[in-house]
Amino acid sequence: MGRELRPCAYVALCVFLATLACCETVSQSADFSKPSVSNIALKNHLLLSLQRVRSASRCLANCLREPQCVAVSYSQLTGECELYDGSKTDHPSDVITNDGWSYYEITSKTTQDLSTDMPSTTAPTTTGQPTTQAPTTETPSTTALQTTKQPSTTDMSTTMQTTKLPTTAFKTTAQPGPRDCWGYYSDGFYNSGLYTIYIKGAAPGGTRVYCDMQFGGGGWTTIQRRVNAVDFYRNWASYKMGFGIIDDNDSDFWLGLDLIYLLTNQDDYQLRIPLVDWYGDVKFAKYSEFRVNNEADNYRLTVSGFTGTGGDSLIATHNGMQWTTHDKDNDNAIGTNCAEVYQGAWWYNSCHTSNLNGPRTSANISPGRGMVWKTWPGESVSLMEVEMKIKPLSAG
Ligand SMILES: [Ca+2]
Repeated sequence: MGRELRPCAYVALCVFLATLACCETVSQSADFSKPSVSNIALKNHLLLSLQRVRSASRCLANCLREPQCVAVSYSQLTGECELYDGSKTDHPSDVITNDGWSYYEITSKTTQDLSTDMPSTTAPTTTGQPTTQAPTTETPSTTALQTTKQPSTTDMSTTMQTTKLPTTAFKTTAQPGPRDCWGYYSDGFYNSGLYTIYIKGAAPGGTRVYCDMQFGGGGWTTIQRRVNAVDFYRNWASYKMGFGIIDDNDSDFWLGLDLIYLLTNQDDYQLRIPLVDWYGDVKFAKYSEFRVNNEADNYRLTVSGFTGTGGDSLIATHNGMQWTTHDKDNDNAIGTNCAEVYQGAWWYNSCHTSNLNGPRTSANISPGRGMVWKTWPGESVSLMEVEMKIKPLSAG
């Protein structure tokens, strides 16, 4: 029941343990003066193995964050990144042939205090938790990477300022960390939980979000969750700024329309909606295009490209509609506020085929007056659980 919605019951404990161990402001720089060597790797010195790393520079960035790392091998083809605590220079007998891999060696590595205005890192803890602390909020919250260790950072770019890398494009960027959950997933974080993302145009300190790294290919930034009894009959200001608690996998929240607007305009995003009825049956709806405009346009919705098992209850009725709350009527129902009638807030037309912010109830409802997805389980049934989550369309 609710399998897609409740994958980790111990997230809060994980976050607590991780938070205990992550408050230093030390960062590192390095000199990669050895050019890459093709088609080799090292045996006997594997410190950490990461999957789905997007580039050699990302692989090297992870090495910078690991105090013991002195060399890496990276496969452009598979995205695998191996960090080593020994080098080819010191251990020539441990070199093995590995077609398609490029080997890089660090010849000098220094540590310096770069101040507190960026995410920082420490050595791995005894709990095995990821150890990076973003400036104000959270760290990745669960364990179990494919190898024995976790990456120890969430920031892959800001510490690269002094790095010299002759063989790859290794550029400095002002982006302090991943802009969404897909960014973390791409950097090797495969566990659902709390992460701090840096949305383009949002507060520079980052935004705490819940990342679903397990279902639908992982890398989903959750913008809405309803699994409990939090009241979603809220006003315009609440939906603009967000409400609820983003602290684990059993809390209800709305991320906020201002952030959803910024998120969905920094790239082309897709939307995934898992739907769970009161029998525990699960279906989903997915859209290849999901974009919300700004407040000046009343957060107008653009949605298209349905696939899924739950049917489309969004495009025909709600694409192009503006947001309506009980205190701000932007819907097409003359003389009626749809939010008021259906006790929710949505991109109402006149009025709806979906009402995912409506009342969550197991009782029989009048048509439309619940947490409704009309095509499944139907307009006279309220769902038990629902989420809305997004990731870049290019992520697949
Ligand atoms: Ca109206």
